[in-house]
Amino acid sequence: MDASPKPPRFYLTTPIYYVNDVPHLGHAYTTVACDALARFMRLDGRDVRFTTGTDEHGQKVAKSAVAAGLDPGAFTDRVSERFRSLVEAVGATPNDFIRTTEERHHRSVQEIWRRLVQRDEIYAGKYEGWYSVRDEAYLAESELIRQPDGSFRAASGAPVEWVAESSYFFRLSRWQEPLLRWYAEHPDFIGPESRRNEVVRFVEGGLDDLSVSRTSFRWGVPVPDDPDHVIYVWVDALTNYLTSAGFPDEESDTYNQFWPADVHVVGKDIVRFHAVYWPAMLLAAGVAPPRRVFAHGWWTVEGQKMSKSVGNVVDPFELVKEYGLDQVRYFLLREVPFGNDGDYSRAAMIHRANADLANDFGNLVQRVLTLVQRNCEAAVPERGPVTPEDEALLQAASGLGAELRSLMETQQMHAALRALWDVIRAANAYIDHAAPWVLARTDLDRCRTVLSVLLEVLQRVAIFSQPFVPAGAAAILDQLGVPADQRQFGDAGRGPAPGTPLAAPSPVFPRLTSKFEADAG
Ligand code: ME8
Repeated sequence: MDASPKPPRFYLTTPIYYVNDVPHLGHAYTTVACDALARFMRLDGRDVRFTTGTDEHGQKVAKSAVAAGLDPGAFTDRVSERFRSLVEAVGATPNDFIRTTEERHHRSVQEIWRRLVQRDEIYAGKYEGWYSVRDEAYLAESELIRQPDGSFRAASGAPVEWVAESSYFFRLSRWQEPLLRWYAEHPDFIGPESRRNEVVRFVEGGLDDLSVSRTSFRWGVPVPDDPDHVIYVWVDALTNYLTSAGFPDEESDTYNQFWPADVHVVGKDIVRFHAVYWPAMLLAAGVAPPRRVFAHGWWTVEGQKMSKSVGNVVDPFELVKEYGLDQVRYFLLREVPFGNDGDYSRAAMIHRANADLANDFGNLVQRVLTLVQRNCEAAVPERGPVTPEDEALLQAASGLGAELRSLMETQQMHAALRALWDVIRAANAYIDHAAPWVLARTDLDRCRTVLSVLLEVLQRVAIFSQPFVPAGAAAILDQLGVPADQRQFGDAGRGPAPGTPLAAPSPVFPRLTSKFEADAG
């Protein structure tokens, strides 16, 4: 990333999810990842705008409404509500939940359209070609995969249909060179690197003009001055990021502070829309493109693609109920390097919750606080002279802030958690080696110093773990006697104040046992 100081504001987004179906693990994943980033930036003193929402127009949603026997308005209200509940269920803290059926969004989409027309970036024509309703994507014949029965499918596996209808086109072909220049001049625009290479190769291969309106159904934002057309659902959907930032009111504080967005986090399935069509549209409309698009990987379930027909779709509401919110958040962010594909299994989930949360972190807190109860009159002890071993652990913990900051700037949540757990494991090794329960009998001053060192380390770790496991971190900080208004990253250096009374500890991360044991193996 470039070395210039970052502005204090930070705008990040999840994709807006289609309301053709209810939320699943994949949606929860992106939302949790963005929430950890948003919480991190807030605790780091930045002015954060974090948005999510629902993508409600287009043929796919219209068809699902018909299948549900509802008009699209009633249908989208109902399913959108499920996505709003998901936000709560996974403990996410967005500043805005945007629906593309809102009036503010219609205005914004139509304004983008008008600007493209004014700049001669849109012309009328006819689209004849393949379309995948499931992906809401136009596909060239060369991108299709022939099935044994001779029919075609999209690379995603989605069926395709032949479409021939009047359509407006965006002069995307004009933007090949400017896009390639943009990628070259903004090396951080697409992450991770593998996705960036894929996008650059795609654009180098040449770009066709893009059909940007449909006439065969009505469920969308009408084209200004030509209401027989609705605007292509991806032009509509991508514009949500601008709408939420106040567009088209470019004088507004929100717009001025938050646009361009710092990062759009998306799944790898929709990179092309975000890293090719979107910046091209914005450059064409005279609006600044976002700073970065990060594409994460794909979750499978017990080695299989998640699908309704297989019946293995993981319901995030059930997951949180069964294993706990912190446990699910931690698993999703720790199990897989952000950007790689991952596999969900009950065994892996339980293993992470037990090994990392209950054993490594929870037990350490419990041990330290129990020893403080017994040997320090239930208060933060004074610290005597420190040894090189004490120093080494204290330094590992005090280096966390800078290390995590640089990892989170590049969306490496898994590495941030690994760094935190390195310190937790070092603290476990330290307590085993220092054996303060023995010192309690042989050298009480040294025992208290050891516990004081551990309290400081735990305080830092708990402060920095808030974005990932907010409930557990809060409970630990309560038990460590850290006041609620002193939990920003900037407060991490204060250290525990000697004499602060500490209550008897209660376990924070329960071990998932009995009914789970068989699965964990
Ligand atoms: O594409 N693994 O909406 P969508 C990981 N409305 N992430 C997954 C996943 C999986 N198995 N399945 C879904 C759309 N996701 C458009 C977006 S944005 C302007 C419009 C996540 O409901 C991942 O983030 O199909 C993916 O990009 C997104 O859900 C797709 O959600």
